[in-house]
Amino acid sequence: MLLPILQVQAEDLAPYAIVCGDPFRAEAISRKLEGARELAFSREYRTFVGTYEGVPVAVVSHGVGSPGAAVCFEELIKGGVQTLIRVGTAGSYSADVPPGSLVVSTAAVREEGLTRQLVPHGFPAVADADVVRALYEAAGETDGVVRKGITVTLDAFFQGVEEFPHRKYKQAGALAVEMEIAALYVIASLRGVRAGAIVAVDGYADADLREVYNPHTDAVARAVEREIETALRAIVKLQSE
Ligand code: R1X
Repeated sequence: MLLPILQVQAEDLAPYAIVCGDPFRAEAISRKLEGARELAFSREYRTFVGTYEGVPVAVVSHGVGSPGAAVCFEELIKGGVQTLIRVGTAGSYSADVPPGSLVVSTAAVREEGLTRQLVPHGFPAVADADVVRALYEAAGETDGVVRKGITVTLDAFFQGVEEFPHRKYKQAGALAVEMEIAALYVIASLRGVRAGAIVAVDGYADADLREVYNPHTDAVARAVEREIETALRAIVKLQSE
């Protein structure tokens, strides 16, 4: 079966998928796989498959923002993917979670428009508990800060005349903000598959801490490298259970 937007044959996919925003990051992740091959590069969706320590894994880019990412998640699930792990970047709400930290998202605030069109208002966007545990354990085996907790998913990256809701979510205990996890978690619940996410902090979203946004630092590059290793090792842990 051809997945029409990803332009991938479902039979070529794997039960586990690592998803990330950037098509070039997908390629970088694929270089860590054995026997990696590129299946397609259609719009922002670039798909690779290979194996990691013997476990078949797909790596797919989903672009920026929930609606586009949702197309990717839905097609992967239609194609037979059973476990999706997002590796991404996020803005921190707190000096305790500085750039270069990793955050495992246990749940996401649905501050985006996409999931409103899929499920009622009160429906939670929650990670799979086994995926969270595997990610948190695997991240703990790497060097550096790792936290787990609630993240916020927004649609807007640049502010308009409306205030961003960061202050209230920080006060309520959220750790960081990004743009796709709520879509991933709601779609995974709807379709009956497992999902989790780990993000590398690439700056501060909190207005008091914010500096000029520059995600291209060595600290961020190291954190991205660390989250990729974490996601791959988490898949091996999940597969061995
Ligand atoms: O999720 C956010 C989005 O995909 C984080 O990084 C991107 C914007 O820079």
